[in-house]
Amino acid sequence: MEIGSVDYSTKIPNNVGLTEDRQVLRALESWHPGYLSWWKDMGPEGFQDSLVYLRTAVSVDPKGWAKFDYVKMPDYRWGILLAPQEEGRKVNFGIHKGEVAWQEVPGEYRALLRRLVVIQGDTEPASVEQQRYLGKTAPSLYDMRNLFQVNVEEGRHLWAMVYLLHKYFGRDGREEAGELLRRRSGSEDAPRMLGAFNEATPDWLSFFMFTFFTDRDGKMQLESLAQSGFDPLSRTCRFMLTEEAHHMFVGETGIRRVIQRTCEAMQAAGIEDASEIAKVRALGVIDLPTLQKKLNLHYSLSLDLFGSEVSTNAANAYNNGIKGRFRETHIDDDHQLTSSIYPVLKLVNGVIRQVDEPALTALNMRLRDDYTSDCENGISRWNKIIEGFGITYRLSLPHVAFNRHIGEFRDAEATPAGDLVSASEWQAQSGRYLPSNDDAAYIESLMKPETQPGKYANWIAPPKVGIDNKPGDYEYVMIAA
Ligand code: BYC
Ligand code: FE
Ligand code: FE
Repeated sequence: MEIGSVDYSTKIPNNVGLTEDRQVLRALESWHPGYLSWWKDMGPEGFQDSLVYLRTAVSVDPKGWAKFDYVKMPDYRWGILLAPQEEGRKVNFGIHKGEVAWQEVPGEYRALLRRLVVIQGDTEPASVEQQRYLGKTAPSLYDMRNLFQVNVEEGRHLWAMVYLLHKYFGRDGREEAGELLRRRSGSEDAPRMLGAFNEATPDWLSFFMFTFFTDRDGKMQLESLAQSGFDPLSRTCRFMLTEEAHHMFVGETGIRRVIQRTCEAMQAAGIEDASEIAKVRALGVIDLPTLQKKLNLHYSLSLDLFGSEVSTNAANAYNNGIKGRFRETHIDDDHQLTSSIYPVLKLVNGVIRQVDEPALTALNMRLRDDYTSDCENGISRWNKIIEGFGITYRLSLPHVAFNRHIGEFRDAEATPAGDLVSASEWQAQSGRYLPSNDDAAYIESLMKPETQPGKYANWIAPPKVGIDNKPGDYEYVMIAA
């Protein structure tokens, strides 16, 4: 088979030669029915029979990997696609730096690798579960289609991790693959593994913030795993990243369109002061301070996904060549970090201080910093729109100590400006920083479906261009009666 071409001769499209790999093929085929029943139970509710204009990954050729067509979601071809193997690829960091990259799991790192693959795998179905009711309140067919596109691709990302578990981790890999279908976002007895994936995604503002902030954690983590000395993991993550770009596009442009619409409505009504919340809401659009509160929530939840600032898990994963830094091979240093330091923000005697830590144990902090600067870029693009309307309000990222549940600041309360406050002060003020019940009720009141092709809910502007260059009134989802 030609490199990069996809094998459709089995149930599972793939470029990993599954037909010749009977054992793994059988394991995946026996996992498949459970996956489908999970998808029907926990996937987008109410649209399983609708035809959705989706892209399907059909190859890994950067110039033409996707094909667009109408598909019923349960018939989507979830495939296993790895970026092409790089000739002579090496382990590029840690104590094994310079060795030939591993095609099999090194025995001594088996548990560590399996844990990372399982955590990565767990987040993918979790996000589908979190988003399962949103189709019913989509502000347009365009947005509905984007939601479903993200959902099927997160489903494919689960397949990607399950393939690694079946192929490289034997019996316990198969058990873990089963567990990935058993846990449920928000469940009391079997929750998803990481905090943010057990939170609700109650409305479309949250969905856009989630795809901007939480899928971006996905990008950072996948970039780090794409550096792995374990070559199959690296290749899997590299291909996942091409899909991930669209998820963040959905979030960034979604919020951009909300901002655009709000500013247009404010301008038309002659409102210049963004803090006139009641007046802005009377126009049926989302006021900018509420947008800021949603941003505060989703950014702080996503920061928790980076783990503790100082982490021996992270040091071990790096030392052992399993998980690298963001753009590892572009960094100019020894790639071993035996004597370097990295500044970490910590709570020292009740004060937030920058403290130098060994760079090896500070790797979660470093990745989080890279994440923050990636977020900043998006926020400044949002602010340009507000500025373009002559409105003085600006969105900004809250301080990293704000609303944290993992790491250095988990036991402290801090304002978005980074001022530490007592628990009672926090109680009294938190409604100013995080969405209140009132805010939630207002947003909910706007969540009315718009299912006419080419029509958009009042609170969001239409996109500049259609998906796959389709015209403005394209019927992206043919809703089954
Ligand atoms: N919630 O040394 P520590 C995505 C646990 S998103 C609950 O601080 P470490 C996607 C930790 O497990 C990307 N528990 O942390 C996005 C450990 O427990 P054990 C997902 C947490 O290990 C949108 C203990 O605390 N991929 O793809 O250095 C839609 C101490 O650990 C949390 C990955 O995350 C938490 N937030 O770092 C769809 C990549 N944080 O083992 C998809 C793989 C920490 O002592 N994961 N704990 O019981 C990793 O690289 C690391 O495990 C973490 C944590 C970055 C998550
Ligand atoms: Fe994903
Ligand atoms: Fe994603």
